[in-house]
Amino acid sequence: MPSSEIVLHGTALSGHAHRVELLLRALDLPYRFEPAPAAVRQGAAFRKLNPLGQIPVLQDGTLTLADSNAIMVYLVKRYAPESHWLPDDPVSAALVQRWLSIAAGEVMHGPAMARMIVQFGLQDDRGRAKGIAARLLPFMEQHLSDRDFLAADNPTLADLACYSYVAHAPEGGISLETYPAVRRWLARVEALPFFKPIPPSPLPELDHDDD
Ligand SMILES: N[C@@H](CCC(=O)N[C@@H](CS)C(=O)NCC(=O)O)C(=O)O
Repeated sequence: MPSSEIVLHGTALSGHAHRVELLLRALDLPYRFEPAPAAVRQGAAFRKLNPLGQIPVLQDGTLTLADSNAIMVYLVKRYAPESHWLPDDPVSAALVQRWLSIAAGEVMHGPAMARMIVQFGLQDDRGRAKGIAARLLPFMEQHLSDRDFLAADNPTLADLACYSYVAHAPEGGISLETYPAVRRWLARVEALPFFKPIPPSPLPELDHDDD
């Protein structure tokens, strides 16, 4: 158990913060959620926590740590090193890392970016985001066709890192209709006892992929 209060700076709609919250709940670690909307992130106090101005940021005692995947690795190594969330053997650890990279790469620049453009008015190239998602999702579909979770027989950090933005891809106009194995995997994550959803985004889901 932590000796001081764990604080998670984030927003309710951030998939990056959501993955950390899921892990905090999975590990049954008490924490305080500190809202950090854009106005807060631009302030000097927040820039001291993370000069990149991004959420999530975790504070645990004297430690201040940014980056969702780094935070998840810290929490497991610190509080649940023997758990299934981050296996230790070389191949399993590498498989988890591969999906953490995909979460920070294709998931971020595909479905997450499309959602940010549609829902939050980010000025970026939605066509490019859709193109990246169109490469990612068939790969995930094929990968999940004969397994329950991304990197092992049980859930790992890989699943938490990839879940939030893939689940919310339709809010960016990216349909999951033709990806049944991906949808079954999402349902498996949602059935985990600690699961808590992200609230719906401001605009309704787009029905189809047309601009
Ligand atoms: N690599 C970072 C990315 C975090 C990120 O992009 N956070 C978004 C919110 S979901 C953010 O703070 N954006 C504001 C900005 O980049 O200025 C992580 O995994 O935590």
